[in-house]
Amino acid sequence: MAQQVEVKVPDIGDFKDVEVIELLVKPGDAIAKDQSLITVESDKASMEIPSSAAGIVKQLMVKLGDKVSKDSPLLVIDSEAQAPPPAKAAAPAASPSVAAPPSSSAHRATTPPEPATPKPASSASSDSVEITVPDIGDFKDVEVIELLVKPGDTVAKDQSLITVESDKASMEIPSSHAGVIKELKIKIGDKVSKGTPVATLSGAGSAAPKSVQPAPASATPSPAATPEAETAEAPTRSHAFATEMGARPEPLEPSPTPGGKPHASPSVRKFARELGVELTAVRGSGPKGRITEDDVRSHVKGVMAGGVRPAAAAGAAVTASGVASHLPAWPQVDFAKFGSIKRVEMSRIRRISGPALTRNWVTIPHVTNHDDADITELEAFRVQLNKENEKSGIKLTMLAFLIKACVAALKKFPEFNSSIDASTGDAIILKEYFNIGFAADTPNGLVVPVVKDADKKGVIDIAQETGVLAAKARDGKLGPTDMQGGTFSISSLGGIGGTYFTPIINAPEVAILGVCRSQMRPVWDGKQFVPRLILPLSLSWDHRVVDGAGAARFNSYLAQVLADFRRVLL
Ligand code: CAO
Repeated sequence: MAQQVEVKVPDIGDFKDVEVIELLVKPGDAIAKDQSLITVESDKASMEIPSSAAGIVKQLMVKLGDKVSKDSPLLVIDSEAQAPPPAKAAAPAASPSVAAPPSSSAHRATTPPEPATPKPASSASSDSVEITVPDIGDFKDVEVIELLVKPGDTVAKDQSLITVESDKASMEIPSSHAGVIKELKIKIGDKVSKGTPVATLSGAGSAAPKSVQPAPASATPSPAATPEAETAEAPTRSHAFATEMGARPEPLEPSPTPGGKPHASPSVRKFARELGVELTAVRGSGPKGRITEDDVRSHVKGVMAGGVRPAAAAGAAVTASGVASHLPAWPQVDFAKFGSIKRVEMSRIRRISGPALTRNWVTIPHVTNHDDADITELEAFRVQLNKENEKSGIKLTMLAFLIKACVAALKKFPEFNSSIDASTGDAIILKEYFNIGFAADTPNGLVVPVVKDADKKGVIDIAQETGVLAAKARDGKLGPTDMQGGTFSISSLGGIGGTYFTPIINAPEVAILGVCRSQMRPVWDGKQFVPRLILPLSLSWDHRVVDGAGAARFNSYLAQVLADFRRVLL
């Protein structure tokens, strides 16, 4: 008979009121023993709470943002229901305190771990000790992922020496003695278990030195040299739990620095490392900017698509400025609570263009100037030409005239046909060719095919070419070369509507023209109001390259060209 069991938060030492930041299961899920159920986090520690039993989740008793402590109810499971076997060798993390007698790992979770027991180093002088990995529960062959000290460093008692990690938890291995590191006996990638030698310490047993060396800059900062650290007793219970569950032991943790360690659970760190992803380059979408497995996946997809640079010069600019690190967490809303919902996967184009648009919007200081062009004569000319060419099937579009007019304006204001030299950041590359991209709306999302050498083509050729490219775009048949080499872009919503908008610059270009629907408006000619066809123009430009006065001149000239197309010849 099915037995319903309430799973509670196990003994988590001195941690109280820790926040639930991730729900890893939902009602109806079949869970294995030791499968992680939730992630909780304090300001210093994050830990995944595993299940002590297999079964089907009947009811979740916590939600995101809840604060939990020991014995807080987590969920109800039907323990006799069919459940999968354990997916992986699970970490012997804290076990729920009900449903089964405490396992050995549960016992360990509530018992302070022994500090590393030193033994006289055989190859060392009499005041040397060999620091070995202490009892770390059922963890065996866990990987060394960080060396926090190096030979010659002076370390305090309880100062972390290395970080090891399994798929569920990471932990720092502290030194049981103060002294000077004589020799490190392990390297990154080594697998360690209880008793594995970590380092030989000289001067061990003496009082901790006054000055404690920080850890290498690239590693986790070592504990601050505080009197507390120097005189620290054996780890406390909370320290023990924090260590076992991947937390940074509170008494030894320096204040986090802005732009410091990325915020991610041990399993996400492991996943990122397997893919060779530097977590500092990944933007976290979880609570408090926490990086999720999906964030790592999206980052990789962005890099593969060329949308995100791995070491992220652009991203780094954002991080270095503190913008990203100070953004509030993305709101996590259970939309289904308010009504029925339907999840639709994003198209490939949208998944690729999204990160690129975000990069452009966040890293380019955009300004948009709006202006109006009187296209009464131009539209009459276009209509007349289309009538004349009706039989040939040639259709001249406003877009083709716009491309030609933009080339004229770009020739007059060459800084709009440029890019920042990405290698140095201190020069502008002026392009002497005129390749004009145009945004094309397709069922799968936005693409920007490019009309190459538009300065050398007539309006009819351009109209035909944009027609071909737009059809290819809609059919998903554009090749990479169709979208490369652009120097300036146009986004025309004229066929749809609107008045003005703020187009996003298509990096590495420095400007983009947005065009909306032309409207007949009354315009004062000095004596009377006359009906004129007015085309709204919106020019977004990169303020690192262009100034407002230049943009106003560009728009004004473009409007003049559109008002009197003979100016294209000048
Ligand atoms: N004002 C008034 N009418 C306009 C106009 C304007 N500025 N621009 C076009 N039109 C009219 C055309 O004359 C045409 O009318 P007829 O059929 O009566 O001749 C109709 O609108 C349709 O034109 P179109 O927009 O299909 O053709 P186009 O060559 O002007 O544009 C293309 C082609 C590819 C730019 C367009 O189809 C498109 O995809 N536009 C959307 C671009 C976009 O999504 N931008 C936003 C990017 S940011 O998310």
